[in-house]
Amino acid sequence: MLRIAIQAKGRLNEQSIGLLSEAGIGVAESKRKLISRADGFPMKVLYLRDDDIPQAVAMGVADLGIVGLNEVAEKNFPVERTMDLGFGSCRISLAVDRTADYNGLDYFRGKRVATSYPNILARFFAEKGIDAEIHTIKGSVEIAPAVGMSDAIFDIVSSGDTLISNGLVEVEKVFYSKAVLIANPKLDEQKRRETAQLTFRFNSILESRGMKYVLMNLPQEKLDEAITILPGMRSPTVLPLAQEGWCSIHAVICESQLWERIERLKALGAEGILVLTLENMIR
Ligand code: PRT
Ligand code: ZN
Repeated sequence: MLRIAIQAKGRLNEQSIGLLSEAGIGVAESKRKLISRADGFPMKVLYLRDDDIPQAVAMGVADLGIVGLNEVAEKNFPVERTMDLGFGSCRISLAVDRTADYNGLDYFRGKRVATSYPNILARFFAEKGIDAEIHTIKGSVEIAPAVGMSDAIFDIVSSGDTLISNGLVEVEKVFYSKAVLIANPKLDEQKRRETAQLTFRFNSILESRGMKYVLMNLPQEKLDEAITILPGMRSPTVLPLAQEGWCSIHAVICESQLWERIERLKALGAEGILVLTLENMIR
């Protein structure tokens, strides 16, 4: 039976459980448990600290894991990156004191940089030929410059508010991260099949995000023109209406194009337009 590791508590916990639940997989909310059996899929769920997930997957303690790409890159254990999961976006950036006279990467030569991501930073500095002192600290990296522990920091940034409230300014965006599904590279046939079932469900969920199901009535004579406006998985579905000369047309439209398409369809004479949220899109 597949074992998947998710973060026990923290920023990725809720969305990991949410994604599994959308995929029809019920997961116990109990945060005190280390492992529990999922409902609706032959799978066990392990609740771990995010830092431990890459190693657990590499060692085969878990077959799969949901974790930030930042942790995967930092730990560098041999795991397969199976798919991106569409949440947990952030970046790891270099930041300096707001008043510093920053003049490009050379600024960091001989400087002390505090971080919880020493490996990613060391690789970046090596690539750029910068010789700096990397100080590894766990937690509250953003206060290191203020207490005189470092001249700069390399830390996770999302909105940027934490940097601002600590008098820091982001000067180099080094690494872009998001939540990913990782897998042990030596899964047997059976577990590979189960993983494929799981990623099929995840992909259907991700693809349906931002998509709307639209239906409307349209004069039959405008159908050909309407079809050029409406994309579909193949083409739009067209059904006859009881009223002669009219049809009902159904299609899936990407949210970003929704209003522009609807305006064009209205101009063609479309009426009774309904826009519905799409739960799943199975190709
Ligand atoms: O206990 P455990 O070790 O499991 O959790 P943790 O405390 O190490 O991690 P957690 O829960 O904070 O984050 C888990 C993962 O979420 C990270 O590894 C990233 O992949 C992802 N993620 C996304 C973030 C953020 N956004 C984020 N903003 N992780 C941390 N932050 C922190 C950051 O460290 C900084 O303190 O938020 C602050 C910056 O946020 P802004 O919005 O002020 O810029
Ligand atoms: Zn952690």
